Amino acid sequence: MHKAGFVNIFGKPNAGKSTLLNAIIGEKLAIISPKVQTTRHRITGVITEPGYQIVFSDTPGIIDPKYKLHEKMMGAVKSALEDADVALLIMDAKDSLEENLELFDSLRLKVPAILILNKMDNLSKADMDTLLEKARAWGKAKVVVPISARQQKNIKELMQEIVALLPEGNAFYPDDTLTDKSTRFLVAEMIREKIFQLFEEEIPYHTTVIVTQFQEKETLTKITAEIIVTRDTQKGIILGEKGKSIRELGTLARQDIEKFIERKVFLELFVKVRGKWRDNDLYLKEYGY
Ligand code: GDP
Ligand code: K
Ligand code: MG
Repeated sequence: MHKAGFVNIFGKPNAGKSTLLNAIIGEKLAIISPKVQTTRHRITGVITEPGYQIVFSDTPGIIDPKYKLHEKMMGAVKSALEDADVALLIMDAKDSLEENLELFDSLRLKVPAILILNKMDNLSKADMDTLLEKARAWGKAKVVVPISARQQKNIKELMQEIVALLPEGNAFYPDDTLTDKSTRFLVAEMIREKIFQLFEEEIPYHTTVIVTQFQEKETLTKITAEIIVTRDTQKGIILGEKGKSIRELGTLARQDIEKFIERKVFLELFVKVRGKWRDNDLYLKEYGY
């Protein structure tokens, strides 16, 4: 019997959704940062094993929409709800269980769910046992699984539970498929991740990245990307004194991209100011939201 299905990951910002997706897929698909709302799109990762294929989706954290960008992000959460076969409900084990369960209740899930208590590395065994007991009492998840996505603990056990809940069916994608996202898109996300790591406060939230050129040359891949910000002052910060900051950004991003595409990369970055891109439908469309 062959199994196949769509498994979507839900949870509050910073619960560890992207880290879990990467732990499962084993490639740096979804960007990770300690800041909230790093993930703006749905990212799909495909895992194919003898006997089953799972198509995973990471979703942006569940939040109240403030900008048009936020509305689109919540649209991604809703569409993920509609096409899931199994839902992974993930929470930070240190976060309030009550609040998270309330949020998961509000999703009105119609598909089987696994409740994941992430970041078990932060809890003592005794505290984890107490939490597990309370979480199991909720009764709406088929199973409750403690994991550490970052330390890759209990991921195998989690996978077994997922496979057990998968419906029967044929594979959706060829068996060498890793993701439905283009390399260009993933490269833009890697650059965006570095912006989250290097810059403070509002900068990352006012920034988007588009790859404008992706050329395979004989010995290397030439990539040009535009970093879009909303104000001149932000452009100045990203460039840094004598271009120091953007050079650092470029180096860090290039190293990740080279690892991912397994080729030498020449990366060229430009910073452009586009006021209010986050509230402009045309821009949002152009930037792939
Ligand atoms: P998302 O917003 O739900 O996608 O969360 P991320 O995957 O971006 O992770 C948010 C933060 O939590 C990052 O700093 C991660 O390194 C951290 N994190 C994720 N999983 C774990 C874990 O198992 N243990 C610990 N200690 N930190 C984790
Ligand atoms: K995050
Ligand atoms: Mg994320």
